[in-house]
Amino acid sequence: MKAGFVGLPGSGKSTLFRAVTGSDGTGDPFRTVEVPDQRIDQLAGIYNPKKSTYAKFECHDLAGIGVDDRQEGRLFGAMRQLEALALVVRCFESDAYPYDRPEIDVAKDMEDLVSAFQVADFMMVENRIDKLEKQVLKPTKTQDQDKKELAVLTKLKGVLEGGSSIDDVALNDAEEELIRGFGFLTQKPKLVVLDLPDEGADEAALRALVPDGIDHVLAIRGSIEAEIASLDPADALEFMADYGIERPARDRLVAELYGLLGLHSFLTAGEDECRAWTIPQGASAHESAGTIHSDIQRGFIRAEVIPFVDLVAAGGFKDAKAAGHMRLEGKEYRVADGEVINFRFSV
Ligand SMILES: Nc1nc2c(ncn2[C@@H]2O[C@H](COP(=O)(O)OP(=O)(O)OP(=O)(O)O)[C@@H](O)[C@H]2O)c(=O)[nH]1
Ligand SMILES: [Mg+2]
Repeated sequence: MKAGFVGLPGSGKSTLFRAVTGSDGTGDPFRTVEVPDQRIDQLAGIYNPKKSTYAKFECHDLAGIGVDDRQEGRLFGAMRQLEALALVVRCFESDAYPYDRPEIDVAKDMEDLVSAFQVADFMMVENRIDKLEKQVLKPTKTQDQDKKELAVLTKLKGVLEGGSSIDDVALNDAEEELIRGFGFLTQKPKLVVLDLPDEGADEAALRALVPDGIDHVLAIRGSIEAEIASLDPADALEFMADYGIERPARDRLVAELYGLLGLHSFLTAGEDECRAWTIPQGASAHESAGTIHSDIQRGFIRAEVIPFVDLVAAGGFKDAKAAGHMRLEGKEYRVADGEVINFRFSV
């Protein structure tokens, strides 16, 4: 899973990036972190495997929006590659940026961000329409397809001109397919991160200022969390207790992103490896097999499925099976979160 921190200049993106990735801020502007999963640790306790593998999260730290027009194309291009955007909104007073106001204004910042996304999408749509309008006049192989694309984009252009976002438009599957490659910013799954000061913020009041339509909101005390991420584990726990922080920023962000993107995990367990695999909620056993290997999907026979709690209670796959906790499921079976699966296959 790939997501990044985006926002206005000085909103706290790089601080949150350090909090989530443990980076000291000097390396690459993206980092792959492991998705915390206690279930993998428990499985490892049973199997003592050579390797434990967690799901991965590629976290990006992006530049501020609206600083440098010449860089904007590259910045929006980078945002289009991400699966989700974490919009960072400054909730601490700061005069670190002379071109910005020191006061906090969540509603205004959100408005600025949304309108920047709308403008970026509008320009992309308009450029493509200009090209297509010439192209559809020529009898090329792609003429029919081009006409369809032109029709969808014309619809989107109207929507954006009216001050709405692409995700406000009802599109059918064929239309969605035609525009998928654009990675439109007003269509990206988004969550808001309210970057709170170390103390004294009215979290409920700030949350209330986030516009409707964004259901995923996290409030994180960015600089405290960045400091915690730089400590060794024992000190970090003590620090968290002092500040009443139950779950570190990384865990909360990952959980929120999984919810936003409709993802969950199934598990595999054995002496070689205990591992979490990320799949869309609702993915079938057949599709899930494909996340491990295309051969396992192609040669799929049956999925041997044991719920995590039953496997742990029995002390292993074999014992859980002997106790009657294993089910054999077919291709269409919808895998549930945390199920431990062994795929039977033959190629
Ligand atoms: N009080 C307080 N200050 C913070 C917090 N987060 C960031 N800052 C300060 O705000 C300034 C900007 O923080 P950054 O994390 O660099 O912000 P950014 O969004 O990455 O900035 P750009 O990349 O330049 O757009 C720095 O001086 C930080 O120390 C916070 O949670 N509380
Ligand atoms: Mg930064």
